[in-house]
Amino acid sequence: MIQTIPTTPIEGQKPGTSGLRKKTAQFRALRYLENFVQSIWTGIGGVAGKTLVLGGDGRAFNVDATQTILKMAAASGAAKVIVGQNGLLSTPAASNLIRTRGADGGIILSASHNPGGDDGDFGVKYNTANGGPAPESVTNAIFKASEAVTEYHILDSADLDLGALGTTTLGDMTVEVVDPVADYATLMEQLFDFDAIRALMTSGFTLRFDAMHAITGPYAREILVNRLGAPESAVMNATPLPDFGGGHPDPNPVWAHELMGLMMGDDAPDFGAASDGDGDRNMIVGRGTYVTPSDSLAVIAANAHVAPGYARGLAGVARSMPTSAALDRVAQARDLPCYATPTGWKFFGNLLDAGRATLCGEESAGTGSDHVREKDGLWAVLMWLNILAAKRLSVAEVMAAHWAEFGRNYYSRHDYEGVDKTAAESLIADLRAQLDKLADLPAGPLVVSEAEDFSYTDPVDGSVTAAQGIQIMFEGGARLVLRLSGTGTDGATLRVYMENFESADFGMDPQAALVDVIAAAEALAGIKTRLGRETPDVVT
Ligand code: VG1
Ligand code: CO
Repeated sequence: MIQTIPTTPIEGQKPGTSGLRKKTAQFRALRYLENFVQSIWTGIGGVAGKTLVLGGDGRAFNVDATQTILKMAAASGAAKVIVGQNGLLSTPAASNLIRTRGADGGIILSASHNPGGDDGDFGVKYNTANGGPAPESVTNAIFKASEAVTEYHILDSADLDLGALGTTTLGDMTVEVVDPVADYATLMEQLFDFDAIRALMTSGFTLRFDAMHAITGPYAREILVNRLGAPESAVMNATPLPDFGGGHPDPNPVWAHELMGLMMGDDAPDFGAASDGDGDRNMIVGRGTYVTPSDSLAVIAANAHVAPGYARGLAGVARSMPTSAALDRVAQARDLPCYATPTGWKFFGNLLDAGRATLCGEESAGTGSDHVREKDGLWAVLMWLNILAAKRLSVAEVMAAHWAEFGRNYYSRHDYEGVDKTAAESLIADLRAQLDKLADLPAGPLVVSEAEDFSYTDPVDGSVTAAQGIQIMFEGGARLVLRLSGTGTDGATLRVYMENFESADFGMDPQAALVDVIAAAEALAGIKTRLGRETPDVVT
């Protein structure tokens, strides 16, 4: 029986950089999830007759939310929902399923790199028929619907058994429970030279993949161990847990410190990698060598042709604006179109759909291609393994060769997390108000040459997205970007991105190489005084 439950709008159901993220407790609160899901149905013009993909990263509330969404989809007339077994799907696997099954869209349950569990975060994201995150026109429509919702519809029925693979029905709706890994693993086999990687594995090459107790455990086991012949011990923290084992599933040197310690130690394997909560981020580390995400993107752009799926070459490349210009150097040398977009994968969708870009990446450890419409953690790991298998060089040697050819963009991001929201917003607002005057203001040891509040005009559909971060260029070529995070749930997070190009000296510590830009950021923005913080919480 379909129940119609009266409700009233709940404030703040506005999707951010990547879906709606709130505390798990808030999502569990009365009508919170239901209001938002009903608003998704309204925002996409109704779900009646449609086919959706549904799954999440296994964090707390994943299964309960899956059951609720299934019943709400059935009540509003959806034709079919394809759901990952036990409610699980990594973000790139969900994107792939939407595409291969010709679904109308999908819902991904994840707060990605944010901690999970009863005291952590939960999230809901809607993806469109191309498999990618909904564009702002859709997320704005969903938000608008959330401000006007007066009732929701839900089927009054027992929970489905999400452990049993196969097709069943819920009311008049078909539900197909699928293996979350199988289709994705097959796609990876089509893109990469598994024979070459298997040969690398048997040559004495050692690797360690840290799934951080998040969604990639089962995927890494199937692909790296079962299909590529790595030993079982190559995948660490492989069992997904509702609270990620109490960890912070963000693959950077700070949060993936267990793996980093191993990779910098005496017994380091040749190659290390990690992924995040929902499996769309990656960290790449060689023995004693951390590869920044911006450099990784550039290395992949320069070498992707060694992988069978990219042997035809690249149509173009794209990066988010704060990501370093290391990619641009490769694009210039190889005569490839190169785009700079606002932060967030949704802005790559049109470029990928239009065939203008084949590879995309973000400094926040997201790399991907036109094989799906999300960034893809294991894809990046396999791309690196394919490159290493083809070149038979160490990660350090690959980096040295890359810098020798293209130069090095020293790069770092400083995050100030959980700071006072008003203070952070006024810091950005004051910079915005002074954009014309920045060139005359003291910038420590540097001189400002240009400053802008980044605005993006999508070359495919002409849509304009403004106020995407303060970008400041200095004489001599250094660059500074300041913006506020759109994925946090506590106060505000200020992200400060810095880069400087170097054509000859490739062996410096990035923090030392960027000391002038760091000083300029402080002089222009007054971060320490305004936020009351002496040092950043995360340095990448
Ligand atoms: C962050 C990153 C951004 C990424 C987004 C989602 O956004 O900076 O590059 O696309 O997270 O990643 P923000 O607004 O906090 O800077 V995921 O893996 O958390 O879905
Ligand atoms: Co993620």
